[in-house]
Amino acid sequence: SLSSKDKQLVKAMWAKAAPKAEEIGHDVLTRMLSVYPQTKTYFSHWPDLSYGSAPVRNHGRKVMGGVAEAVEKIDDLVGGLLTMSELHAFQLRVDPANFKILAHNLLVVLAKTFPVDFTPETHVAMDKFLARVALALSDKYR
Ligand code: HNI
Repeated sequence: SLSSKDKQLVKAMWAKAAPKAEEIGHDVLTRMLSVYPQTKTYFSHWPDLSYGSAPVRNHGRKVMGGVAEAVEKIDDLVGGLLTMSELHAFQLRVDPANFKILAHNLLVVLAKTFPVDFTPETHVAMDKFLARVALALSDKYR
């Protein structure tokens, strides 16, 4: 599980990322949709999935808001993300495999945006954290 050091590193990384959340979220979403086009199936109701489109930007902002909430609930992710898990499981029916894809893209963008702060230790902590967020978001699937 997440050590107190991991939690500290996640919070520190997120404090850096939060002011740039909009740009980061947009980059993450654009990469997810273009590098893993199977993820586009969930967004077929959007008129425009291209880079810079309003829906991609808006959704990037929402997902980053979700990650910010997860950072706040880091001590109880399953309880803290219950509503978000229900939304993704019952309403949106997102295949949990996609949470790993999103996590990967977020790591890529954090590494690229913060080449100095994204140390191996921070990389491990963020990877562990996002894996647990994915588990918490999948908790309501069965
Ligand atoms: Ni996700 C809506 C958070 C991964 C597909 N998602 C949201 C919302 C939040 C959110 C917050 C907005 C809820 C609301 O409007 O009340 N999503 C997160 C987080 C992660 C994540 C924190 C992972 C870390 N979502 C994914 C993935 C997919 C996904 C991997 C599919 C590939 N999410 C959706 C869809 C919606 C959504 C689809 C609704 C979009 C819409 O049209 O409004």
